[in-house]
Amino acid sequence: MIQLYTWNTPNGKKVSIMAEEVGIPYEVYPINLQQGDQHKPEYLAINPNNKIPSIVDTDGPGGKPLTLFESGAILMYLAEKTGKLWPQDVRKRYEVIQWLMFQMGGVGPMFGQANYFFRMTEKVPYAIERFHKEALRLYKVLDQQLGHKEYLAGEYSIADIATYPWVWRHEIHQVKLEEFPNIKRWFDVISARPEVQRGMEIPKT
Ligand SMILES: N[C@@H](CCC(=O)N[C@@H](CS)C(=O)NCC(=O)O)C(=O)O
Repeated sequence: MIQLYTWNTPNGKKVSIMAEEVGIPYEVYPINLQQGDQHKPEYLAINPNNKIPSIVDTDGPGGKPLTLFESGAILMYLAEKTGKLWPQDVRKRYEVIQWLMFQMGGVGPMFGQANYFFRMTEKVPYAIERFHKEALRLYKVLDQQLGHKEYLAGEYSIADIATYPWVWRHEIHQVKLEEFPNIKRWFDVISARPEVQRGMEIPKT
């Protein structure tokens, strides 16, 4: 059984989408970020970085529990454990990992900062401009890639699952999807997947 510690944010939704996609049983443990649950000692024992998501696989390698944080590592683990969305071919697998790292190192942090500064009551124009500009640059890279591939790494993969919930927040970081037609096509196709729709509903709070 996978125990999923999550909240209603893009990084959390990646893992519930993944669990739905690979059909692995999971239990949801909401970590209310607004109430500071991520700082409680019992949660810090699972994730010393006091952020969501985290998982505990009660039936980990060797039949022993495995605790994991960082959404990208969790997606890779679940893909490898189930053998789904995890290409056996080395080239294809590294193409997936490359776009997953692009999400983890670029899309997540930059869109996250843009969201933060756009929502701050006290506006910091330099920060808004810096992160909005970088978000737009990343959208351009994604749009170019999706102009010649159906999904980020060719076939539907954990790279798409990682990126989708961040693009879902495009209105907060003030990006018009109509200006990125290839991303819009990709976003609409992924939004229509029943597994994605179920994963996006988690946690039910
Ligand atoms: N690189 C981490 C980032 C996790 C992260 O930033 N989580 C946010 C929610 S999306 C969080 O828990 N924030 C709470 C806090 O910073 O106190 C991952 O991908 O898992």
